[in-house]
Formats: sequence, C-alpha cells, structure tokens
Amino acid sequence: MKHKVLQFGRLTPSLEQQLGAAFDCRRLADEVDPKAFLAAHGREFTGLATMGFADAALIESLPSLRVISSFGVGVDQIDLQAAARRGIPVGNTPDVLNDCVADLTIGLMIDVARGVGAAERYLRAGSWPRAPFPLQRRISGKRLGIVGLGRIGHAVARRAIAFDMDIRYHNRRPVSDTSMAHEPSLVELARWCDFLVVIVPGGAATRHLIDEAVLHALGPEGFLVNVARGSVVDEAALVRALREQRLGGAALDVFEREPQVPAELIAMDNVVLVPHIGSATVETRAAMAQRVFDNLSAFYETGKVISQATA
Ligand code: A2R
Repeated sequence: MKHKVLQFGRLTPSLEQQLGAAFDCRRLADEVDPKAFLAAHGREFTGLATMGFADAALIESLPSLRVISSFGVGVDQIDLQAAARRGIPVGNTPDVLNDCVADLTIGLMIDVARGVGAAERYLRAGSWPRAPFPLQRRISGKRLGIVGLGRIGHAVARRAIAFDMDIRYHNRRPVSDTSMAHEPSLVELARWCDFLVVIVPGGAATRHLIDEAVLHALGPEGFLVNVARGSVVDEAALVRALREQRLGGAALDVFEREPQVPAELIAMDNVVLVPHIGSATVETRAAMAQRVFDNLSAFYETGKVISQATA
C-alpha cells in the first residue's frame, strides 16, 4: 500500500509526477470544497507536500500526519510549533539554493549601484543620443554588511571577496569559523556599510528588523538589498526613505504583500525590483524538487527527513 500524501499548493510538474508515482497523492487544490474534503478525508493522510505553507489549522485537519515536506528553505509560513507539538518533522530544501540566491544578490547589487536596468530603460527610451547616461556608483572595494551570515550569507560573502569588498556581518551570535567581523549592532553595521544585504529567515522574530533607524543609518549613499523575506523590511519606512532621498537605492526580490508591489517603488528609477526569483533557475528548482521528494521518501524509509527545518 502506498503512503497517502496530501499536496498543498502547486509544485513543479515533474515533482507532482514523481510524487504521484511513489505515493497515493491527492492535490487539495483539485477539490471543489477543500474544507469539506479535509473534514471527510483529512485523517487518511500521513504526509504533506507543500509549497511552503502549513498553518496550525491545516496541520490539525490532518490527525494522522507524520511528516511535512516543504519546497523552499524558508519555513516562516509553516507553524513549526504546531508540528513539533505532534512530533511531526518538517523537511525543507536548504543548501541546494545557496549559489543561485547568492548569484542573484550580487546581480542586484551591481544593478542597483551601476543602474544596469535604469541604463537599459534609458537606451530603449531613445535617450542616449541626447546625453550620456549619468554616472553611477562602483561596488568593487566597497563595504558590504550582511544581515544573516548563514548558508546563503556565506555564499554571498565568498562572491563579494572576489569584488575586493570589505565585509562585516550581523547575526544574533558571532560565527566561530570566520575572519569576517561580527557587528553586534545592526544600526552600526548599516552606518558602516555601503551595501546592506539582508538574508535572515522571515517570521515574527525578524519582522521589520530593517526599520526606520536602520534605513536612516544606511543613509543617502547606502543601498539596501533584500533577498530574505518581505516581512523583514518595513516597506512603508523604506518607501518614505526613498521618496525623501534619505536612502541611496534599494534592490528587492521580496515584498511584504507578494505579488503586490507598492506603485511608488515601481515608479522609482533607483530601485531594482524582481518577482521573488532568488532560487528560480531550472537547475536549482529541480534540485529543490528532488529534496522535497527525498525528504518524504527518507522519512517513510527511516523515520527521518534528510534536511529538517528548525525554529
Ligand atoms: O542569529 P543567528 O546567530 O542564529 O544567525 C542566523 C541569522 N539570523 C539573524 N540575524 C540577526 N537577527 C535575527 N533576528 C536573526 N535570525 C536569524 O540569519 C543565520 O546566520 C542566518 C540564517 O542562516 P541560515 O539559517 O543558514 O539560513 P539560509 O539557508 O541562509 O536562508 C536564509 C533565508 C531563508 O530562511 C529564506 O527566508 C531566505 O533566506 O531564502
């Protein structure tokens, strides 16, 4: 008998196929009345494959649930406490996306400082024959502050070293195996650096970590790059700082109310905006999909997922 797995949200087509072949898999999205379906069939499922979401209500509606496997490294939309209370491990997909998120981070830094997107818009608008594009800012040799020197943060740092950047970081605890300087005060890090890259987990503990005070410290010559979660930055404060030219620029892969992006940000030329594409390459999404599958299979074979998310 195949294990019964509920799928929440759409996964990649090949992963859905793989799950369908190995497990007795049902997609909640296919049900006309998902609530009624869960009430009638919820107790049949021992596994949950999810696109990153599992709140307490969903977990409670699956009384026989033994394992959750989530697509992505961030688990801020999963109620880890509710899962832990029932001894349910939550699998996620760390490490396999480090390189792609870090590559994009460097791309965003270059774009916001050098104005790659803005210069392209300038050329396409036919403005070049009238005047050269205005001078921008360099990134080589500048100061980089990393908020969250974890798996992805380290990958960003390795790349930034190749740009001769001077790097410091802010975590709650200093990292033991690095020569990079730990800055216990986030505001001081923002004051010191030219570029502030944010790559901490989302959730209540980091909500609006990047607030008015941090943006003020970063200042009119400073650039903010957020590749973490939209919730980590106080978006209203960011819009105000940019509007009043109290911040040099921002490059954002994530937003507070995705897929909504404030119209004011869209109108600004010193802001780079991309639609949450940090891990969005064919290669990395395939590796993430494989991990979602492997976490489930490993659990059913050994009682343990390969990569377990912790709070
Ligand atoms: O604070 P520590 O010592 O636990 O270091 C972690 C840091 N961090 C924080 N730093 C400052 N204030 C906080 N409240 C805070 N909370 C966590 O963020 C650690 O160095 C880093 C996270 O690293 P990892 O757990 O290795 O996560 P990874 O794989 O780099 O991904 C980061 C996030 C995901 O959760 C997604 O939301 C996004 O990137 O894609």
